[in-house]
Amino acid sequence: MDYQTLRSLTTGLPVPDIRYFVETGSTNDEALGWAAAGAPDGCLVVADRQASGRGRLGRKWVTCPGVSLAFSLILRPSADESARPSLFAPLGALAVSQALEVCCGLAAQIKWPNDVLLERRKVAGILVEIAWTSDRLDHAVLGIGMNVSPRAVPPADALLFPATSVEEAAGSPVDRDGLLRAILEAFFYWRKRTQAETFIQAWENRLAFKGEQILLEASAGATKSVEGELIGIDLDGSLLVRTSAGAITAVAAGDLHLRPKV
Ligand code: BT5
Repeated sequence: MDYQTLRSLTTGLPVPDIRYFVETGSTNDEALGWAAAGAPDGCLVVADRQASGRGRLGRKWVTCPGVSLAFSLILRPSADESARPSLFAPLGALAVSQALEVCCGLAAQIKWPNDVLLERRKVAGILVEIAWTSDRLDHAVLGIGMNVSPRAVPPADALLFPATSVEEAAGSPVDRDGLLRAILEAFFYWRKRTQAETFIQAWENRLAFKGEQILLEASAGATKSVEGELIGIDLDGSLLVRTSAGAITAVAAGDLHLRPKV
């Protein structure tokens, strides 16, 4: 992977500029800095290795050279997008899932709100970070990390949830550049459609644990935990859960952790 390859694989996509790093701390940090300095919508930061890649809530994300994908997109949201910034993470997850289907024939699922699973193991994670100017959303950075080859998968004791790689699930080598192109294509396709019902449908069709008993844990202690059957997603992207009392509760995106009840 290099700058020239990235330029040609983004041909025809609304990606005005690219920064490529053989190694950096975090592509989200690079993108946030670049956005603050005025980078336009669609700019892309890619790294072969991240020394301090991060997940949500201060968690770590592991990226290994040659075998992972790690990149961040700078978004300058429209008024509609600014009204529902919680849709950026599922937009990223849907793009990754669709690319896995198109490139490798894999049936990926989305673990609400921001993980992509293959065979119930995490293959990719999404991190959205937002910069506000007083009460206006100035820009967002959408970071995607993915395990392409088995060597990218961290040891089990470093993980909160079982993990896998694309090649492990596909059972054959996978073209990392082609996968990146397919993710970006799907991202820009769905970005224009997040207000449409088809977006929620496409997301819900790939929703992991649907019909299963789940526990939605309040990870920051701010919200009450909710237990019940995962029903689906409502139009604003909230997760719908039927509690044991039979009531359907909508849980908005936030500091919540989803895991199957065991
Ligand atoms: C995420 O957070 O899954 C979001 C990951 C986003 C990473 C991208 S890479 C490009 C951009 N630059 C960054 O610095 N970040 C973004 P979360 O849901 O909080 O999950 C984090 C947890 O996933 C960790 O605590 C580990 O348990 C697990 N984990 C870490 N590395 C992993 C890997 N390579 N594969 C699977 N699981 C991993």
